[in-house]
Amino acid sequence: MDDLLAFVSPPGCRLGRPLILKALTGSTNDDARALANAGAGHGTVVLADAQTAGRGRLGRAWSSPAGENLYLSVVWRSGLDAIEPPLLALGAGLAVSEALDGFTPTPTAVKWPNDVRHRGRKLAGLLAEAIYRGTQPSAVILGLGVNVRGAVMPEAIAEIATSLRIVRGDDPGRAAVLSSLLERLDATLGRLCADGFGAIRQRLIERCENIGARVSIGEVSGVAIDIDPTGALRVRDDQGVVHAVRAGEIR
Ligand code: BT5
Repeated sequence: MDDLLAFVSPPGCRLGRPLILKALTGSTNDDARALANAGAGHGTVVLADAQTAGRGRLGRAWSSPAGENLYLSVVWRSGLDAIEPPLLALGAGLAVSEALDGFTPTPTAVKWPNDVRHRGRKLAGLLAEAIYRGTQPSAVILGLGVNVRGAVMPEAIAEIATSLRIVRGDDPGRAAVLSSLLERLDATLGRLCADGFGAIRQRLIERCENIGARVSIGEVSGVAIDIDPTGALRVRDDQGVVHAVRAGEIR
């Protein structure tokens, strides 16, 4: 992991100060949560070269081999009195997609709510977990897995996943990708917290591959028409009824 040892957060970026680098851990989200519970400040980042228990949503596993990808978790504390955790997660997906566009030959897209894909294959996933003090969130842990250097994806996900190395034909370098991710997360989520979801909503809609396409999510099937001001995916079913879907997974 020599490529990551010398990493320094870009000038002016509030994320990655401090940045704790681990050769091996269970899950960076668990590490970041423990640090946040012990008082770690906004922008603290835990980065691992490999995870033994990397996880996605609903207890699913996140493939986390050593030396290939980025596995990181950001402690986000700013603006949580104004912005709800699900909107922060939507904004983070947008930021990651925008950052990764700097490394792909054609643009990436967001699959609602926050997968980042390239030509229908998953390039990055996000696991946002809020820590509450009473009813108020005191921090959101933004856990991010980005496939960077793998030339071949593990067999179990070979059909659905891809990496920057595969889509560009060469390795862009983990440090360069990390730098861009932290800068874009800082800028986009900073804007979201300062000016509200309306300030980034159109950018997200333009990047969301599901808008205008048929989707099935939970009990609802129809055409996704937009993302409403609360972050819900609006779906028009075959009877013309519009549903605002707040959570779930598009099949
Ligand atoms: C996610 O879950 O997409 C969120 C993944 C977040 C991972 C990061 S790594 C750093 C931090 N620490 C953690 O422990 N987690 C976060 P979900 O939408 O549930 O997607 C999981 C599904 O994606 C799996 O069931 C597989 O089908 C697929 N998958 C697993 N590993 C993958 C990979 N490396 N690349 C692409 N797809 C993968």
